[in-house]
Amino acid sequence: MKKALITGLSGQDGSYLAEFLLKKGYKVYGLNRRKAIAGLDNVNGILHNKNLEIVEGDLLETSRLNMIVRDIKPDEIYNLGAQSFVPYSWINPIFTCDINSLGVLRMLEALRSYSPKSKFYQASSSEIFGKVLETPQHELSYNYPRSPYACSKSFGFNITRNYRESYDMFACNGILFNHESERRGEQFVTRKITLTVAEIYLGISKKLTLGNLNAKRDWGYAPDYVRAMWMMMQHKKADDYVIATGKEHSVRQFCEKAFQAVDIDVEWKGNGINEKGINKKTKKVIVDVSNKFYRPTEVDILKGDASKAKRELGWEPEVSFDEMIKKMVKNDIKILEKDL
Ligand code: NAP
Ligand code: G4F
Repeated sequence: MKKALITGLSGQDGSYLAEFLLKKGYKVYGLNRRKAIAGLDNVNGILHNKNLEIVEGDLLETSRLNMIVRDIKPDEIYNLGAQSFVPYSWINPIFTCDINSLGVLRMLEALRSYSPKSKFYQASSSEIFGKVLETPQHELSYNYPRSPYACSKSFGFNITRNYRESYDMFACNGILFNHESERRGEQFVTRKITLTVAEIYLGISKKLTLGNLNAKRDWGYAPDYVRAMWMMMQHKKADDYVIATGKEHSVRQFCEKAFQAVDIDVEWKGNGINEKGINKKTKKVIVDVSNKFYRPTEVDILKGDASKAKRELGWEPEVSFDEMIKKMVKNDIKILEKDL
């Protein structure tokens, strides 16, 4: 039985990946850091699976990571654990880099010392392209990170490639563009939108307040993206791959689609901080903009070219942008209805 260690088990991707690997017959070890309240909701459905073992640990703690890798000697390690919220990286930049940069290095050193044959996957990010110099972005596009988070991920990307080249380790980077789902954290813009749309639909909220409506992202569906991680690890040689849909949409367009999922049409009036989204039927303001959600430096557009992953791994996304939004809104309505 193949053994996989996942860091970031409790997160969006970690939970989908654990389910995916369990279905493939793996023994899955999930790294989890202690919290006052469990916070394992995303893995509730698999917590009692005998092939899932929770391993207590933290990407900040070198000795514990060494011990875990030495004892388990996993066939595959998926390093998904991170401080993943970009705005928080300006509030706590050193903490962010400790987890997202040094955490990667700690894992790679643990592997090199105790299990050099383990395959290693690093959760790299399209944020490394930042202030993009070309569109769409591919594996060799210039790195121009625009936040402490993006800088930390750029280090993680480079150190993973460097260990592959220096020590001939199987270490690959998945340069994943934004991917969302029903399990997306509530602070990220997509889930914030779908959750508030569900609240407005149910009469719990009146308005959605956002930041930059013009920002464009290449949004895919998380379960499609964890499949890509696994495919990279099964490839004959370790390499770096962009995973993306190749289509970009603005935050404004995401909003429109989410409201359409509950039969509300939005019309836009005004610009920038004064822009409002108005319910065409009732004429009420249902979206407004606040400075509070703007960033010191913004990533205006991300759009990925995943042709290498398609060609070499045979990976393609399956769930469309529209389908994903409908799933998210529907699920948020279901969650909220339970408490009504
Ligand atoms: P997420 O939902 O925020 O999950 C992050 C996970 O990391 C959580 O399980 C969290 O555990 C864990 N973690 C945080 N600090 C840790 C520490 N010090 N030690 C161990 N674990 C720690 O993120 P996600 O969306 O699933 O993303 C997974 C990975 O892909 C992240 O590395 C992210 O940066 C990267 N990524 C995501 C996207 C995307 O669009 N989703 C795109 C590109 C790259 P707690 O429950 O304890 O907080
Ligand atoms: O949903 P976001 O917070 O995601 P962001 O910054 O693109 O980062 C996500 O994707 C990265 C991959 O490219 C990951 F590496 C990272 O871990 C994370 O998963 O923001 C998306 C866009 C931004 O341009 C932001 O300025 O939405 C804009 N936005 C507008 N209003 C907002 C809001 N973002 C948030 N979070 N909240 C708002 O109210």
